[in-house]
Amino acid sequence: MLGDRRTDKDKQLDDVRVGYEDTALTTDQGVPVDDTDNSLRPGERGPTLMEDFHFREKITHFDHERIPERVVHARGAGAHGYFEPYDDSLAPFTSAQFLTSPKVRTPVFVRFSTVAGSRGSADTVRDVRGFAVKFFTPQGNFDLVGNNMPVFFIQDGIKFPDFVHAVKPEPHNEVPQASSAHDTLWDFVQLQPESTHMIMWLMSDRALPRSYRMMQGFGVHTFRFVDAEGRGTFVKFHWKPKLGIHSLVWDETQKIAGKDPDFNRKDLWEAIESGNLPEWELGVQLVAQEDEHAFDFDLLDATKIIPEEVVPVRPVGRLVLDRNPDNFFAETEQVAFHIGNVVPGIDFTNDPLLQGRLFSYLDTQLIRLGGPNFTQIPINRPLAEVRNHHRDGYHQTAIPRGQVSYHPNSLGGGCPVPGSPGAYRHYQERVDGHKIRKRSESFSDHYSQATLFWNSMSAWERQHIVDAFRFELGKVVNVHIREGVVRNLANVDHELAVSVAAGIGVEPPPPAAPNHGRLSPALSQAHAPVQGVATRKIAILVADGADSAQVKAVRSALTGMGAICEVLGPRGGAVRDGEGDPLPVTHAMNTTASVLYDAVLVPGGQESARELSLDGLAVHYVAEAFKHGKAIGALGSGSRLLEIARLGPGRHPGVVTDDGDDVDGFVKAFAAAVAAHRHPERAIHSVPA
Ligand code: HDE
Repeated sequence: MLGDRRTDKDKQLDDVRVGYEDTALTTDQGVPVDDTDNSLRPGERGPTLMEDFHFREKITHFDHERIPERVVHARGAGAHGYFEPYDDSLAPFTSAQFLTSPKVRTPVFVRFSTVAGSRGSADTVRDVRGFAVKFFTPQGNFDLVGNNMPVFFIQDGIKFPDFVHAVKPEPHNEVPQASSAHDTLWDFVQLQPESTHMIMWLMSDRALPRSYRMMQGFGVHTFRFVDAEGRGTFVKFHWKPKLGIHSLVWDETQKIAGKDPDFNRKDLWEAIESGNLPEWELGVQLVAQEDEHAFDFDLLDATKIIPEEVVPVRPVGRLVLDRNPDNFFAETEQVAFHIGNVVPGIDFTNDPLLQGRLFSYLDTQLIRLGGPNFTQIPINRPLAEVRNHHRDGYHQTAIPRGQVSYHPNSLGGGCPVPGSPGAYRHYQERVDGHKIRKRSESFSDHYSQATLFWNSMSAWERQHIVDAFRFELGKVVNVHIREGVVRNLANVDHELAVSVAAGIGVEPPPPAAPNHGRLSPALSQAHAPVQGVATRKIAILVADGADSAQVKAVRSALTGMGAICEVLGPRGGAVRDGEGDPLPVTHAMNTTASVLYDAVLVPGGQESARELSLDGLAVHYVAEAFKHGKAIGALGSGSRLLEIARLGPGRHPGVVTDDGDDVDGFVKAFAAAVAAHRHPERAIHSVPA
């Protein structure tokens, strides 16, 4: 089916793929089984016998099916694909071949994730999203284990257990699941001002991506490129989604968490299945070694960005996801990312957060995947050859041959030989200093960039941030914690702190340092380019008597533009159109919800409009989509539903109506409204949805 799209990794996995078509049931020893529904017993009503090897094997295997979930990022979704650089423009900076061999496709496996929730938690919670990419390069595996936000909560890896304990469900009652809206997280935040910048991102709509396909990714730390002569250049990695950067709104995310907890993973799966291949552009910010101290922040501080206006992001290649995994557990669950998996040409810096991560990932794989041979699990196996003296351990699946398992040796001809021409060489950096536990003074400004972020937001983005703080802190029981956070926010922007305080019943804090007034427009989602309607989901509401000619016309025009149209009716199967003919529906309205669509459209047909207007669920579809700022369209008598939904007087941005004469013009205007993603300038406060 994949034809010549098959990557070398895909071919490598062929060795372990198992199919079950036209096969007979066997035990794990390959013995054919004649009955798997009844255990072996003396007499029909007797006890189960120990000698029932099939029963014992089946139950034992089942009993051992679970492995520990990831301690963070437990819930995720993965996909296969490839990366290809546009050209060799990075060749002067790095000897990493996969970044510099134009048009050479490197197979990748990508896993997206939430951070705080357990493996079975909902996708659409307020959280950071993981964006981890494993590149199977000819020089070995390179893992870029990033997030959808460019900074982090802490500056030093040693704080990670404290932070994660604070954000995870509280230890005495394991509540709340997958939510930061509770006392321990905010207690940590108020006492740890270095988290302020990241908290601004977490309270923004970046924490609520509409789709994994519509979010940015960041390597977060400053890494180092190393060229063939050993010269270094600082580098920050960025992923930019082809479909633009879009988010859900908070009320919507909470409802989706109940209606469709798999919202983001299904979206990724379905896009790939339908051939709408998700794509991102890789970009890099490069900083010369000698400019290490040219900024008003420390490049080694992971709570800081390099504003794109200061160092532009150079586009270098593209990532395409084109194949869903065959098996969730075997691939998505067992994939083992490690920030320490680097290839020649890419090295670390002394960022203390990065340094902490270098220890953690390998360590966690050992417990999670049960021993040191997890690199042999098919999804983790490099395409590059593996030859070394590591031996034995749980789950050794290779059969290393020969007498020799040590270096140096004469009995094996000295092999495998270290120091080959392409060998990894660490960047030679001079480091000296006293052995101390101390944070560098250059890490001490915790507010300037939080303020930069706040200043860069549009009015509606700011409102969403204030609302998020009010929601989260509104759930905090201890008043001193609410007060502490608000006091801290005064250092970001006094007006922000006052607005938050007003919503949570605490005294406004005194002004702190004045706002510096600087901004970085690239940080605002309001400035992200509009990208058309491709893969946007549109609900078309119909009942008996609907104008099927209109439905067909708008559907075919919007589908032609790449949108996904689904016809929703009061029941499954079909409704009758105005002529009495069947008009098939995709789903019954009550099996889905407006929150699962990007837009709602009501076609004409007197009888249909009347029936829908009397159906509270249909009215709610429109009112709720309106409240969430989505595009709404109505043709002819379909407008009646909009009136019943009480959207308020006058014209509204993103609401497109037509009497039904100019379907082409309507489709054009409606498509533009969908492409805009949301219409946040609408007055929605009084809409009861
Ligand atoms: Fe992670 N992180 N992390 N992290 N992280 C893990 O590794 C850790 C950090 C990130 O889809 C764990 O295999 C420490 C920053 C992603 O499988 C663990 C510190 C960033 C994923 C771990 C950090 C990340 C992880 C849990 C502070 C963005 C999921 C399971 C020093 C740049 C990868 C595992 C996947 C997973 C430790 C901070 C991203 C425990 C100690 C910063 C995307 O090893």
